[in-house]
Amino acid sequence: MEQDIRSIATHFCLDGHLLQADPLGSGHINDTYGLTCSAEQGVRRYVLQRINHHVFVDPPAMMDNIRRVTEHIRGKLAEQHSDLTSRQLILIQTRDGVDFYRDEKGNYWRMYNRIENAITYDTLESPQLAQEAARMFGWFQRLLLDLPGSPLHETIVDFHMTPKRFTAFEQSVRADVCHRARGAKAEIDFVYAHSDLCDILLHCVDAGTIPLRITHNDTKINNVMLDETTHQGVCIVDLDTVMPGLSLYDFGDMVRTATNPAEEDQRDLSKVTMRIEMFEALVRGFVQETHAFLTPMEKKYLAFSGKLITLEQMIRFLTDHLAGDVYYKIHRPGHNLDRCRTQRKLIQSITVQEERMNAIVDSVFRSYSGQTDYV
Ligand code: GN1
Ligand code: MG
Repeated sequence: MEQDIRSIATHFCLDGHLLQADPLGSGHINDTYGLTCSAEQGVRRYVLQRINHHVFVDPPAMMDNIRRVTEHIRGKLAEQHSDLTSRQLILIQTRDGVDFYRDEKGNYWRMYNRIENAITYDTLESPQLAQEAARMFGWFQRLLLDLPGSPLHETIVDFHMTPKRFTAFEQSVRADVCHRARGAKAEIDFVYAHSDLCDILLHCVDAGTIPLRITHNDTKINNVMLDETTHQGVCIVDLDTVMPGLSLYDFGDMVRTATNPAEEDQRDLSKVTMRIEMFEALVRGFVQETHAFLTPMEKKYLAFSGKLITLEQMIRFLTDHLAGDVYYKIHRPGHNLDRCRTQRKLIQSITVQEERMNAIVDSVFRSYSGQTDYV
């Protein structure tokens, strides 16, 4: 493995001599390695990733999106003389001057600079961190409002099309290829009982009251990097699914991953809950950056989006469990069912607090009424 990584790395324009390569991160889809090099200026670190091309079926199109997005963000920050300009993702080119390397087995590899003195959290401990992380995802959407050129490629077709996720789920229940449906009856019934939620936002898109924007689409809270010392936001990572989408999906996935103090695969469900103070912090942070451009319908469904995305994620984990664990990496038998159960518990916790969540959203937006200071 180490040897393979070394030989792959030689195809990229690394600064210095490669000392070490270690697995990095907790992603469910791509394979990620942290590389350490010794260069004249000192240690240089990089992130090398093998793109899962069964999931991202057109890696060159995805890399084209990532190039445009990273360059646009760096350009805007440079214009503003922001300290963050030098702390953003940069694609490291191959020795042939392109953004990815294709090995003889047909795998696609890409490399980024490693963002130094910055950290990510899988779960969050304080509302301050939640507020800052949510502000960063709002910041990301705001910076991309004026991305020039044609629409970004859809790197995974119908990625957050919840009704299609529901149809795939129904098919997996019917096919029951691994005979697992009996053991997941409570979860299957729960999804059927909530199926009416699936198309609510898409009706608004059809009606023209919720626009397509450039969104991140995978706003797990560990995809924002915060400065190690100050805990100020530094940059957004994992840009594979940046494409046209709904602002609300980005907010919803933060609710799913930042309000819950437990890990996504926690088996002790008593630990899984939606912490209202964390929700409030997320609203404050996100709205700080987005209040000037969100539409009334986006505001109306902000709290709902957390429930919807958690349901969608529950459906996806359950579908994969029933299909035999073909999509998400698993590390133990029943892993996807465990993940599905935490999502169900979180939906239940959101449901009993929905009214308060909506009241919080209203009150945060009220504090901005009358202000149209920037976009
Ligand atoms: C996958 O691999 P990772 O952790 O970045 C998935 C997301 C899910 C997430 C659930 C391309 O993201 O959509 O929300 O797992 N990414 C893809 O943890 O399917
Ligand atoms: Mg991801």
